Amino acid sequence: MRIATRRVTGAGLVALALLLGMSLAPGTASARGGYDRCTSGYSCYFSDTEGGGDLWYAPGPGCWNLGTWNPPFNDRISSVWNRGGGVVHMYNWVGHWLWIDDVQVGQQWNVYGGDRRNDVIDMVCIGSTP
Ligand SMILES: [Ca+2]
Repeated sequence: MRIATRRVTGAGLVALALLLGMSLAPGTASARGGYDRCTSGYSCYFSDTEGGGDLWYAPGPGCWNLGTWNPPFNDRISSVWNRGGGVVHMYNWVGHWLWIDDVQVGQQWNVYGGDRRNDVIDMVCIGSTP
């Protein structure tokens, strides 16, 4: 009986992990906390300055079009913490991909209201360029 219970629990954990992987992986939004929500090894993107507001993190290397994410995260980024995975290159779509800025591994990046780089980023590329 105990063994059977453990098997069910194990299967339950696998199912839970799959569900979390599908629904809480990259793109998860949270209104709590600041930069400390960013997991080591990932680059994290925030809708407010200083790691505030909603959080999106890149699932891995490569280019990610934030406008095609669900929910979309384009035109929202005001701060970034790059905690690994490669240099982050950020772009705005203006009929072509216009480079906005880079964020080195270990760097925190902030832009404020009137800055032309605030709330315009549509794509991030980690460790590569488009
Ligand atoms: Ca844009």
